[in-house]
Amino acid sequence: MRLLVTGGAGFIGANFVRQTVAERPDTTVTVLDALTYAGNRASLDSVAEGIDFVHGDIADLDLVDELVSGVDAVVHFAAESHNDNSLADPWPFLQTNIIGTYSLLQAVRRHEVRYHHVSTDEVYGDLTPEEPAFTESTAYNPSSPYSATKAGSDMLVRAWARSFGVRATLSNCSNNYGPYQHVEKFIPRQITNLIDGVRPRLYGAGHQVRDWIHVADHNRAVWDILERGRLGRTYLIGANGELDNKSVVRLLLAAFDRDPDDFDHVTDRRGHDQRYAIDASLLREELGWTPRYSDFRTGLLATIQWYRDNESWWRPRKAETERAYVASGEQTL
Ligand code: NAD
Ligand code: TDX
Repeated sequence: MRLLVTGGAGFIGANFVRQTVAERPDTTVTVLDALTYAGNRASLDSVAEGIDFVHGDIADLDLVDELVSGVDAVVHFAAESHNDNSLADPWPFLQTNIIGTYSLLQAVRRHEVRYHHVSTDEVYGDLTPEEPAFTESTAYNPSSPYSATKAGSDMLVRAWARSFGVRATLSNCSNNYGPYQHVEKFIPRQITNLIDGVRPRLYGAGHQVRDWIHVADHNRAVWDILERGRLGRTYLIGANGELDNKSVVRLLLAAFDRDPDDFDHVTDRRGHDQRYAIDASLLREELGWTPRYSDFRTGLLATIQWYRDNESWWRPRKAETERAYVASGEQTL
């Protein structure tokens, strides 16, 4: 299969490309990535020989049309992905997440190419502690500019599938963790703070709940859906990994032999979603998918070790990321 992977220099996309090259020698991979602040070619260093890398923008209609004309399928990871950035400046989120997806949809429509759309559980908004987990029929109710633009992109895909017969599938996954995640995100930010002897920073009281899944399990589900998913369908991806943010910080502190209260409460996020939780029954029952990282703590310890072993990968981005948090007004409470 000839595959075009957008956003292949980002966190999940790079893990997907590495996994694909390692496990599927019959697949030819072309990566299209704009190398924004979030993209890192070094994440693909060890597979660079085995792939084609195109430095370009998914919103570039002519480039996308040319690349799509030469492949059998597109897996679309590229996005502006960080909620805090979307609160500081929403515009790049509209441009990449909405216009970029439109550009890909027009190309797969013209060339009749199979398309898989990678999205997030945040399109459903948030849950109270008592509510049941999200399912494929939960109503969309996004809270942030990031999740609103991802919701908009999902809607475009559904419309192109129904009105133009595009052979598309969608997946909405919960919070990923693992290697190659940018240090702006919660878990790598706290791990790299702890390596530097800095106290972890918890937004508000830290009672928000996220449903953690290892990136490798997410990507195996993407492959299952690409190969065996029903066209036009949405699949939710999650590994029953619900945990509140304070508990995650305490697991990290324990792993670094630090006191359980050795963290700071900082300014809360505006519109902060309270809880996400995924019911992945459809994926499990229809496609037989199960997570391999069923124990979050074990996956977290492996991730800590990865950041210890790969300081040269994250160090160049650490100081500027922390400066951006200060500039956004983050303060210790
Ligand atoms: P990321 O920010 O780490 O990577 C995004 C990649 O897209 C980067 O390499 C960046 O350079 C590239 N990119 C951005 N704008 C582009 C453009 N206009 N043209 C081409 N490339 C561009 O993001 P991630 O965490 O790997 O997320 C990947 C996808 O998975 C996103 O669609 C995101 O919404 C979705 N998702 C993420 C999570 C999560 O927990 N991280 C969970 C569910 C779904
Ligand atoms: O320093 C921090 N302290 C903190 O308490 C940071 C960066 C975050 N948080 C909190 C906010 C969230 O409740 O931790 C939780 C996780 O934060 P993020 O890593 O920013 O993730 P989230 O906003 O939940 O969104 C993530 O999962 C869904 C990804 O960034 C999205 O791309 C994906 O769609």
